Amino acid sequence: MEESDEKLVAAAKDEAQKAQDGPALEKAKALFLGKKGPLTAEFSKIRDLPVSEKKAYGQRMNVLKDAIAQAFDQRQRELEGQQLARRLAKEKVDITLPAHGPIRGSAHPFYKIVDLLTRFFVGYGYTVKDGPEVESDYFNFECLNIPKDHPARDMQDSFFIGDGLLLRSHTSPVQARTMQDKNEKPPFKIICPGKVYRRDNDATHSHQFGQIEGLVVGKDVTLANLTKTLTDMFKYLFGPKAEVRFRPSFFPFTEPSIECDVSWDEGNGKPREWLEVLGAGMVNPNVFRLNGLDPDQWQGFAFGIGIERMAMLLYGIDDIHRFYQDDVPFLKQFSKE
Ligand code: FA5
Repeated sequence: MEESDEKLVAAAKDEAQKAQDGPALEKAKALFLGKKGPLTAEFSKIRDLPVSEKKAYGQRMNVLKDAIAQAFDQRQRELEGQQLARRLAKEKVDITLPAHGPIRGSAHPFYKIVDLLTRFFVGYGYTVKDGPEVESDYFNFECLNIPKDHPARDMQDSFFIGDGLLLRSHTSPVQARTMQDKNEKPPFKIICPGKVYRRDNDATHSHQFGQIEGLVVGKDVTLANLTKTLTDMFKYLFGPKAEVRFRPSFFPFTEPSIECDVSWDEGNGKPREWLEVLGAGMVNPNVFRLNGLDPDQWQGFAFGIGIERMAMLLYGIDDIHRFYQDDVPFLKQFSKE
């Protein structure tokens, strides 16, 4: 390369190096390689040269042009590298920061009770049954010794949905369904946890609530078996401090009938008020007859436990509506148990 060319390349390298960003580099490049730059003037001299020199001069100019272009390309790569390094430094993610743990759900107090009581009864040899929530008048009332116009229908203000169907007002229809089931033969020992519906609404009554139905049918089942079973269940759930009270009651499908209240000492020595948690009794002989079993051969007891009421006592919940409000801080309290 001739000395003058080397000087031009050195000057181009100098200018390229001075540029600190893309636009400045483009500007400097235009000064050397643009139409008004020194290279265009040098190239134009080719016109006045004798033919024998044109080729060599053209080759020399191309080498010069490539060398200058290379100087600017190299600087452009340098600037791009610097820019990337700056971006990476700025956008650096600190992977050593502790991550947020997964948010854990918790079992709903309603299902905690279902789970606890299911374990208890399955441990005593009961099997778990299911029944429809949309039930017929026949199974909800008639098979349970509650014929049409019977005053006992007023005990449960029900949601009728036409065509002899209603939202079941208790889980007791599962008693009738079990007795009529062609695939089942007594003796029976079943429970059925599920939802039921009534026109009720106050702090201890909801329009939707849960019951666990129980039915035991055998040759010599007595009221003593019933009260022992229920007392064991309360002790299992509430511990030895629970106080249980049986009261005579009336249900058309049991005779005699009882209701059961629980009071639970919270530890300050002062028992809470009594809360009614279940209805129960000995299966009425009429119910056996209505469902195809001979009451001279079979005896049985049945019970219907209010699930929310049990949870209210066990966890100290003051209002039944809390079960249905999806209130996360309320529900989170049950996550550690
Ligand atoms: C019945 O529903 C009977 N089927 C129970 C039964 C079964 C008796 C088998 C005999 C033999 P009762 O209406 O009392 O009974 O309801 C039973 C339990 O459900 C009550 O003790 C209470 O704990 C709960 N309960 C009743 N109504 C409501 C309501 N609106 N909201 C929340 N819980 C309720």
